[in-house]
Amino acid sequence: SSEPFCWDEYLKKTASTAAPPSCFKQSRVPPSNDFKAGMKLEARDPRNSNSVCIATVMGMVGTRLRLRLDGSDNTNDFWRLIDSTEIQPIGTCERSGDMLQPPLGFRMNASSWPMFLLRTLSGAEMAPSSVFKKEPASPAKNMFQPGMKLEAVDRKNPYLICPATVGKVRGQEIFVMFDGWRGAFDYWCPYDSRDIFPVGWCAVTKHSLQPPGNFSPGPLRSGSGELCPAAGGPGCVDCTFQPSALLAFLQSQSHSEGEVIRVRS
Ligand code: MLZ
Repeated sequence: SSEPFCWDEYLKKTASTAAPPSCFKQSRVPPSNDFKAGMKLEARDPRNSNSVCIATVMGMVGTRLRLRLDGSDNTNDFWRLIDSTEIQPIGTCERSGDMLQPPLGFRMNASSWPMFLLRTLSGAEMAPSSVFKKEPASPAKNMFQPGMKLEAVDRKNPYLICPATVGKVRGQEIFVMFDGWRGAFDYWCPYDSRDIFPVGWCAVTKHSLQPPGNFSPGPLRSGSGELCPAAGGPGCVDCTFQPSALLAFLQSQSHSEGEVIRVRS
């Protein structure tokens, strides 16, 4: 019922500017994603960063991979950019004299790891080194300014990239504030974090971009934005809608559009 999110209009409406692409540690031309679901690679265990594990590509969106560590359960999937230094072709670890480690929470007996490794790798499709792209250089310094707009990974829902604003700048860090949310998702990160992207990144890389939430410091905006489709649904983390504000919003919608919006019970 509501229009797709459009940065041009939104920047005008909010009288704001996009952070220049030179502020970000992202390639000016986004790299192409040549991975395929099912391919195996080496990845640092996000929960145990000194160990390198075998991971499988479970899915892809834009220039990002959804990864699962082999031998781990399905509740700890994580996302990496195809030009991340945290992923590498199978064999890299061994060549540097290191050993592949079982993931934290390996679902079998530790003694069965060598056999598991053998099995998981035999006949596997390994991601060729050509699909791993070089990490872009960091900008020389923090050039962000408060108020600049950007696209940022929602770290509580890391499959989402959402419109955000630089709230504060402090030394090498910036405070990322998600537009239309009450602050529960906001975070500090280094200016050269790989979780932040210039305006337009999602459109160019064909990654979905969440519309801003419905909270604007004041009453809910009417008509603009969209209710989080998964509000309260599976995978919903820390929804910050206030019930009364939500109800008011739903009422205004059903009046203006004459349709009933279903709220998940
Ligand atoms: N389903 C979740 C998504 C929130 C996304 C916020 N991103 C800044 C919720 O409604 O809480």
